[in-house]
Amino acid sequence: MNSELHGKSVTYHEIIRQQKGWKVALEALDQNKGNQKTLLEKFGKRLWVFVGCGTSYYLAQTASTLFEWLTGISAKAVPASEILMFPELVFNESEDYLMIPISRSGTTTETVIAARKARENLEIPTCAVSCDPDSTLSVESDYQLTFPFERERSVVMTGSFTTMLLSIIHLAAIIFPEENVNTKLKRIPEVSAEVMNSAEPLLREIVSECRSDDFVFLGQGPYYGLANEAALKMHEMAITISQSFHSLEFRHGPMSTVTEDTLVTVLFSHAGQHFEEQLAKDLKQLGARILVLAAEKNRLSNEIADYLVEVPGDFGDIFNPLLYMPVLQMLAYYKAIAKNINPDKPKNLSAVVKLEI
Ligand code: F1P
Repeated sequence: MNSELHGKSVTYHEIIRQQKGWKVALEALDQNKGNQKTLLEKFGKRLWVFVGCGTSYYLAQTASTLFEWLTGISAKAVPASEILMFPELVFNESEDYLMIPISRSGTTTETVIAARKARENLEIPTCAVSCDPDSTLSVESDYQLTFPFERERSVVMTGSFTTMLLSIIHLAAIIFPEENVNTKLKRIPEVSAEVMNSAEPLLREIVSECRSDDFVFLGQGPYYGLANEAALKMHEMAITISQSFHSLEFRHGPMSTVTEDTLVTVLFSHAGQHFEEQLAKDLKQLGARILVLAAEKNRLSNEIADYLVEVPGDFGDIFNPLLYMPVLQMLAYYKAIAKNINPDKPKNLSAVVKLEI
């Protein structure tokens, strides 16, 4: 391991500090529950469209599924560019919408323009989710979901993804009847920090053993956005081409590319555990190395996983995405360090994509 690169890394620091940030954000969000309740009451009959680019789009995918699950309010996710090119495929006249543009910076051109277009041309109200309450996107939006956030210096988004996800789960939990959702929200920062502490040595071991550049991430439901984001982290931090699919879709073609150099990460769910176990077993038999992220109660055998990261068993498919994501970020981080690549300075990337439109 390049310990000089590791010691100085801003990205590493931002990955490990995120749970402290969640606590601060949760306190502020709790104090602002009244406004969030009003938003839910006002727009509870509309279809909520979660919109973003890059990491913020993958966040939209995960957040929209969890939001719909918790609230019963219909939701979907689209990349901001889709609204610029095919607005009629995103919004049709028979439906009423609320648009939720998501952006760490609040200045990504596609997201800002898509939100403007929705508001000004289509009369669709917007509620911005951003780490910067003073950004163009936040200021221009009709409503804002804001929380205190220590600005990220790294180009790649890490704590910003999880904190914005947490804010959306917090919003959705306001109308979810089950009392223990709030108890779990309060416990999640500590539990995640513990998961990270115990997973870190294993993640280092994985990247030193799996020297190839063939990574696949599989997940379904709320975990699908996470699989996409995990692959993006590998692209950005470790300059490694990786793939992501709905778990069982991998059987329908992509599986042909598996070799003993492939590391397949399967994000186990509570709902689909039976299918995912069978899939992991089959892929292992094909020679792939398997990393499984799962809840403790799954009790997996060696037949299924070469590497296993366990999270406590009582958080379920609503909260496990928050417990899994920092682990996936750390895997990409250590892959970068193992390749002697500085994850703070991704190739060809800037923190914000600005376009002339
Ligand atoms: C979105 C984003 C990032 C990506 C890259 C460029 O930014 O696409 O996900 O890592 O750095 O910007 P934002 O709209 O959330 O600020």
